[in-house]
Amino acid sequence: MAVSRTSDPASLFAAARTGDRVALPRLLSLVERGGDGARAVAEIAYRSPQQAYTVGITGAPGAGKSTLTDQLINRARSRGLDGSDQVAVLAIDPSSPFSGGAILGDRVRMQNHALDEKVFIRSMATRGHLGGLAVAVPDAVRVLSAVGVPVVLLETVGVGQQEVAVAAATDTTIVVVNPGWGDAIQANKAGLLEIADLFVINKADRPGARETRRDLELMLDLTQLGDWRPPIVDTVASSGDGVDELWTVIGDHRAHLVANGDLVRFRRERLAREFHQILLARVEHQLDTLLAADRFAGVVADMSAGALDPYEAADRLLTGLLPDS
Ligand SMILES: Nc1nc2c(ncn2[C@@H]2O[C@H](COP(=O)(O)OP(=O)(O)O)[C@@H](O)[C@H]2O)c(=O)[nH]1
Ligand SMILES: [Mg+2]
Repeated sequence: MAVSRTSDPASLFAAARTGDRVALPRLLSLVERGGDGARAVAEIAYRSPQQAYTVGITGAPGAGKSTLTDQLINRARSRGLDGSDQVAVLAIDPSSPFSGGAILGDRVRMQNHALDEKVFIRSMATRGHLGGLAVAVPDAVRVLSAVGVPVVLLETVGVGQQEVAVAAATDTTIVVVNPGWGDAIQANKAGLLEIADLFVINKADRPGARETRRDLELMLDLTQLGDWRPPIVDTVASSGDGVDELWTVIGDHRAHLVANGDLVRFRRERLAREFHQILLARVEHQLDTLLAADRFAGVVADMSAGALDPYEAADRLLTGLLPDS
């Protein structure tokens, strides 16, 4: 069967591994949609031992993440982390109906790579995936890994909780801020400081970069750090200034993680958290189904009549959920 017709994951993987440009997007669509298709894809993807190195790029809208990502694509092509020259970009967009404009802009900023067959760019939202982005994104990374992509750049749109969580679930997490009074403090408030492995002060062509660096250093001084102090790199993404250094620092962080065993340990911890998310989503789904059932109406009636308290009701419900307990 022609690849363009099949939706069988095994055939799609086989085709994607040989560079088929239709098969890989199709696999990722199956992941986004969730359900049985996503299950079948995961069954293959998670059995692939190879794992891509992931770099998260997060920060406020307009900070220059897409422009920077575009520059990082060039570096990954010319000086790949493993001597490889292939790279994938996932632009994470949890609220796709509303931020179509942002993604469109990102596409324009990265379109000089559109014809490069060693660069794969895709925006991702979750449609029906149980567990949302926290589960769908790691699944997508596994798919890319399984077809042999060595490096995945993950740009998150916006700084909501979900996006921060997704950005943090990468091997190297870059937090992008801009010069200007208070930008570093805003990043701190958004919880970005805790997840940063390195900081980028982008738009360093504008005044205030030194002050922003000082703010970041000060905040780092007040933070309990492990054996890695996040470096701060100035960039001008629009011209490419500082991006070589940034790519070098990304490589340094990776080497650090590899040398002290953190890469393996952190990945195992993330997998455990992902497993937790999957279980949570399943239980929640089961619970919703249960609560929608007719017999629950009686429980609510009893509660509102004062014949039953919600804790007792929960006990009864859970006994029904877990018959053996
Ligand atoms: N002056 C200046 N403008 C930049 C720089 N990097 C990006 N921009 C501009 O900032 C705007 C937002 O960039 P974009 O990459 O879309 O930001 P994102 O929303 O974080 O992805 C665009 O108009 C870019 O051209 C920079 O280093 N200096
Ligand atoms: Mg962007």
